[in-house]
Amino acid sequence: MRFDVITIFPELFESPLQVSLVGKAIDGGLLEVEVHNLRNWAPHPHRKVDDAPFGGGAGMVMAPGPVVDAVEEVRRPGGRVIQLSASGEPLTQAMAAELSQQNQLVLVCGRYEGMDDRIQEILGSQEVSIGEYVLAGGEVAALVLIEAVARLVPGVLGNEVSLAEESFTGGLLEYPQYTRPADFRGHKVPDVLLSGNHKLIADWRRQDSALPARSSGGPEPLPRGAQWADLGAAGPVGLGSGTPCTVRLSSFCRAQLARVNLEAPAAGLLAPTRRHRAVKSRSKGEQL
Ligand code: JFB
Repeated sequence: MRFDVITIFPELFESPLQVSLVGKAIDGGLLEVEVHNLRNWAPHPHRKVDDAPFGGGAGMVMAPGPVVDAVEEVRRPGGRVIQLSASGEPLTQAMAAELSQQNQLVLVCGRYEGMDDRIQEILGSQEVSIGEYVLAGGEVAALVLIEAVARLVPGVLGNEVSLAEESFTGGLLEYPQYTRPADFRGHKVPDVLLSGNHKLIADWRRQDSALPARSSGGPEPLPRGAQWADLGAAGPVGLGSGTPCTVRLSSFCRAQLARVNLEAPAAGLLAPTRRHRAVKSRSKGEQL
């Protein structure tokens, strides 16, 4: 698989593409990444790639000429063009898996206030965002996308078992992990993991991830990897519908709460969360 990156900051890509999994995949010929300096396509002598926005407003906009010329030069037949953008489609594991099937991805990294809208129109590019926070440009987002996609390219991970396990869990490790020493500063590894009993270990690793059966016509299923954790209510609460209550949640849980309130059995208040988040969240209570 090949990535072509278009950026005004090619230096930003140097070490992230040299080390670890991505670096090794490039060395091993499984991955090709070419980083292109957008200014090579900018008009001389100033090599300017930005301009003031029509209609006024703060900041500068990436001009269409250099970007379109650059992409048209590096794009191969069938190559997909992706613009990293704060307002793009969210990057998910499913999208990463789909992108890992492509022969070429051309990643266009903006800076300033973003890109002239006609770039997307002309190139037919897909706009992708790596998350709901504001970056100063697309470069770091492109690196995130490269890493998420690269490890799904056959042979890159070197451990196809991990990938099979991941497709099962939606990419999230469901259970806590430990390595030596078995006792670190008095914090002990759960005995079951030292028992050598593989059946018991598998059961222990599954215990929190079991999701309750869905009632028909109910809300969307929880995301794979989400877990049901008791948030510390002392026994079943038995809330009637519409009863206000206070629960302790992490921000991750909060996003799921509307669904939980519909789906949780009246016998108790449950929220889907990764185990350690539920524990950490106990320090804060929130009125809902
Ligand atoms: C990506 C970018 C900017 C307009 C422009 C180019 N998740 C993400 N947050 N921010 C970006 C992103 C992704 N992917 C992102 C490209 C550019 C931000 N900017 C700065 C910020 C806000 N609005 C310019």
